[in-house]
Amino acid sequence: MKHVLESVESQFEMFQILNEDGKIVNKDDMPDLSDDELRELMKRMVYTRVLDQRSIALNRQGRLGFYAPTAGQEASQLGSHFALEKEDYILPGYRDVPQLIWHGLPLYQAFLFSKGHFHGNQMPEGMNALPPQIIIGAQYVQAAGVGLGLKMRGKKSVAITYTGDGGTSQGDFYEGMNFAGAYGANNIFIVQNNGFAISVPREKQTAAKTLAQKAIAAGIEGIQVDGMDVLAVYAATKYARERAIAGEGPMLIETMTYRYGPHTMSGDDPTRYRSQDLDSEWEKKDPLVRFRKFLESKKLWTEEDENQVIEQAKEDIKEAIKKADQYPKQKVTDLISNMFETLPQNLQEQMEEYKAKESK
Ligand SMILES: Cc1ncc(C[n+]2csc(CCOP(=O)(O)OP(=O)(O)O)c2C)c(N)n1
Ligand SMILES: [Mg+2]
Repeated sequence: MKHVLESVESQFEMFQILNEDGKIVNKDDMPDLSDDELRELMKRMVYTRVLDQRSIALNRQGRLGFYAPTAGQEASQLGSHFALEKEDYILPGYRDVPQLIWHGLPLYQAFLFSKGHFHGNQMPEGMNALPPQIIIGAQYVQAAGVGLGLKMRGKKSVAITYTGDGGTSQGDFYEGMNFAGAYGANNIFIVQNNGFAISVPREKQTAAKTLAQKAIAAGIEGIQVDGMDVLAVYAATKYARERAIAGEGPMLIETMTYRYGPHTMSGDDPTRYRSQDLDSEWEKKDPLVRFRKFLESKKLWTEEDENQVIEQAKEDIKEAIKKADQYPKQKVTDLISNMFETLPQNLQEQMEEYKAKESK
């Protein structure tokens, strides 16, 4: 009996392609990406790291509002996104703004989201994504619905959703995966395990040895991936996407990662719940450093390439924040008119009241 009990956890060995030195340790699973695609992946990670640094600075200057830092999680976020197609739906959490940007959300709208402006949540026509979810885990249930809708319409596309290690303790997490599993919906469920839910360490979150194994109870596939290895995250997500559109059902991917910054810019102090040693242990695994080493060994990346991306990012950010600052302030009537397609009686009355006030 003991052997049977142990066999579940033994299935969840971490999947890796590039080690910390940027060397391929798993040739068989090396994804089939062109040199241009490999360079594009690096470009996106560098760009997003700059965006994170600038967003933190802009927040401190009072020019942005809510902001959840992303540095450290680039491989998990952008490697998974790189495996998607334009028609796929993204159901992000609050930290997943980079995936939205690379899926087509203009930067100035990402900044408006941060400022709490409704226009930050209005995805451009043809961009398939929902606004970042603040309620932990809720996006898993919504994603199951979108994934089932895609399946019923015979679409060869998926709904991907993201939560954190803390999110896996929510009822919605299990409900979403269970529903998607039961109906064989077109879903990819990502858990970015960055070790902490604000200050609560992963060890206190659950007695499960891995978060990936939570897929088993829902009857879906699960895998634990090195979340600092962009090629491993890409390969796992690509595989999950192919399975889903072939009608083989959803998959759960746990990416082992770390956020270098605080939980959000709203005031938590990571030094009170994380040690310096842990920080430096993870900095050694940095996804950009590792991938840069790999690309340099293939003569695909130079310091000049890197500087070009950094300059471009800074320029784009400067323009976008200006546009966000100049964007018309939101009014109470904007809030009301964005809630329902047809306003119920009470909101209609409030609409009239505020229209009159705003026109004064
Ligand atoms: C339902 C719900 N409960 C509590 C919160 C408050 N809250 C915001 S973020 C967070 C921690 C989430 O941690 P994790 O899922 O690991 O994601 P991470 O922030 O690390 O990316 C909590 C408890 C919330 N937003 N929603
Ligand atoms: Mg977390």
